[in-house]
This record gives sequence, C-alpha cells and structure tokens, in this order.
Amino acid sequence: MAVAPLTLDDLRTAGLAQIDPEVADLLGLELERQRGEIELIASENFTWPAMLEAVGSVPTNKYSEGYPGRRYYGGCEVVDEIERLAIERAKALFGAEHANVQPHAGAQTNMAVYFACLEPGDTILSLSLSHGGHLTHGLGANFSGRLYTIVHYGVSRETSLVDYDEVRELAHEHRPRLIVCGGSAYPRVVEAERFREIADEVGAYLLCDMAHFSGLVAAGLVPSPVPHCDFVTSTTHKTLAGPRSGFILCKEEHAQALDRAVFPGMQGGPLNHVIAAKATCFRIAASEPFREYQRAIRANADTLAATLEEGGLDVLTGGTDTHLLLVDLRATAWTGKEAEERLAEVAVTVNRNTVPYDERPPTVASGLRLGTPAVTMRGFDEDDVREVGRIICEALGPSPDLDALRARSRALCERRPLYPGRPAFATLPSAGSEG
Ligand code: DSN
Repeated sequence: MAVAPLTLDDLRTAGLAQIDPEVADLLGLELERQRGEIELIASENFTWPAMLEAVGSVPTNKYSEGYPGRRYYGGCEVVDEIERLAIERAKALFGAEHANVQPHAGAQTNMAVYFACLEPGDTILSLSLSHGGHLTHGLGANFSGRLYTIVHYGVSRETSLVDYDEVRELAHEHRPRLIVCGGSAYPRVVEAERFREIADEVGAYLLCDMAHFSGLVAAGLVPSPVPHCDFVTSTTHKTLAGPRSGFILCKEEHAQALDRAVFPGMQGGPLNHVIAAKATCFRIAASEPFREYQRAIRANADTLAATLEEGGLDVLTGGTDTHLLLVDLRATAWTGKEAEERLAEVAVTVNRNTVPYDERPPTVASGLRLGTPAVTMRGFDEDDVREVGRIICEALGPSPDLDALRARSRALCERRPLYPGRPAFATLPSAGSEG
C-alpha cells in the first residue's frame, strides 16, 4: 500500500495503519495467526483485552527511576499510585510480605533475586533445564551459569518426579547459598515445604520460580510456595494471563536488598504502562471468574493428558497437577522437532522439549510440552480439548489425512473465536486515516 506523504502535524495524530501499513498488516496477520491455530504452548496465553489497552497506554511516556514516593524524576504522582496499587494487590493476592512489580520479565526476576542474596561464585542448587528447570537456573550459556557455581538436581529416571532425597544429599554435599525450586517444564506440584526443610538444614535461601503456575496458585488450585520461600518469582503472562512481564515476592527481611537489586542494581526506568496492566491483572486474578478460568485450565489439562494416553502417547508422570504436560516421544519414530512441525501442519502449535535423560540436543529434543491456558482462554471446553487430543494423535499416527485434520482444527477455532469483535489491527479506524 502506498503511503501518502505525512506532515509533522499528521504524525502527531495519525494511527499506525496510516503511518506504517507494513507493520500494521503484520500485526493483523499475527492476530489472524493466533485466531486460526490451536495454541498449546504451555507458557503462552491470550491476555485480556483490558491488558492490551493498558499496555498501549500513556504511562509508556514516563520515566520514574526509584520507587513510589522516592523517585529521581518529577511528575511521578500518578505512576506512584499505579505502582502502589500493583504492589498492594500482588501482596494481597499471594499473601506476601513484600512485592516488587518492576521487573520487565521472568529472567530479570531471577537475576534480581540472585543479586539480592548472592555474591558471584556462590553456589545455587537448582533443577536442570533438561529435567524441567529454566535457563536462568544455571544454564552455562546464561548469566546464571556464568556468574554462579551451579549444582543441579534432576528428576527420577523411574518416576520423572523430583527426588527429594537426591536434593537433600546434594544440598548437604555442596552447601548451596540458594536452592531454587520450580521451573518451566515440570508438570507436578512443586513441594516448596519439603525444599524449605532441606534449605533450613544447610542454611540456604529458598527461591521458588512459579512463573508457570502462578495463576493456579492465585486460584488456590496448587499449594502456594509463598509461606515457605524467602523469594518467589513469576511472570504475569502465563497462567496469570496478564501482560508480558514479571514480579517478585519476598519476606520483609529481604525487601530492601531485593528492591536495590532491581533498581539501581539491574534496571533503569520501570515500564509504568505495564505496571498498570499488572495492577489490573492482580485485580482480575483475585476474582471468582478467574478462579473459574483456572479450574477450566486444570480440567482441560487432565482431559488432554487422558486423551493423548488413550491415543497411545506417553505422557510423563501419567498426567499433570498443573496446566502443562510433557509427552515423551522416545517410543515413537518422532523427534520433538519433527512432531512440532507435523502438528503445525494441522494448525496445532506446540513446542519441542527435552525430556529427562534425553539423548537428543534441545534443538531436536525427544518430547513435546503442551499446555491449556491459551485454548481455555478462548473458551475450549473438555469436549473441544478431547478433539484436540485426537487430532494430535492422528497427526502423529500412520497415514494421516492432514487436510482433514487441519480442517478439524480450524473448525474448533471458528467455534471458539479469539477476541471476538476485535478487528484486525490494520483495519482499525485511526485518527486522520481517511484518504
Ligand atoms: N520461555 C518460557 C517458557 O516457555 O517456559 C520460560 O521463560
């Protein structure tokens, strides 16, 4: 599309479609992609329209290094109120003594905790990435693996569950300064209470990374790690269904060190528009409709696991306590990469994932990680998810009719529209866009 020459005055009022149709069209295409595929990436979600509004709001213009009432810029009286609201709501939602809502994303939450309680070289005991941990829990190529001494625990070869005896043995042998529990691909409850006992035996701090399951914690569907941990980190965009961002909870005794680690330790100006969205995210997460949504995520995850098992796939640990499941493909001819690509052909989006004791590299992997937050957000019920499970099993089975399977996926997407009534971005009316 040709772009008419714009004046400086036009730029002051024009919308994106008028100024940059190329980008506007790409945004529209992304919306249509999200609408037309069955989204099963466990860490993704479709956030509420209210969040889209907040993250597109004017506090994006404001600098406010510091904390409410203690800023290094003028004009912070409104963003102070926004941040106070987010802090108080986060504390109330999770029963926490202190909250920092400034981290830009999940990686920054863990970095801030390490900066708050460790010195470079100190030892961290954490779940290895290939057994369900996270990059920031000590991967060699990540800052965590480069700055700290990392010892990993894993899951049992027989049960794929955390072996708490192994955690205890490693803790006593290596005397870590910090133990990390939680991760990004562990389908069962993280027993923070048991980690606390072990941490106390060796005088370690305890961090739970609940980024994946914080929505379930908020809804009371899995045990809260908050009472047992020195620090709890989370993103807001996974099960919590808020904006793409992070926050940290901690005991009051660590509040000052944590706040200093976030600012000035590692971040400059907070993203005030995103903090506004976080405040609303916490408000929604305290509501009964949100609990209803989380219950549906759990029911759908159980149904998906059962359907995949009925179809002959190996769901590790036999199911899930959360929103995510891990499929072990080692008994099939599929690699994770090939299975991910095959499912994309039938409009089902997943990610390849290593399984514990995987012999393939993460770029290929032997498993798939699936989750139900996003499909549940667009209204998929257990019947829909059963159909999704069957589509997956048939797509990975012998001689599938891929066109027919794709049509079945599309039919589900049409029955459960995403952002109904929201026009594609490129066609949104915008000021001065006529002509
Ligand atoms: N990338 C996220 C996930 O997929 O779990 C974690 O950071």
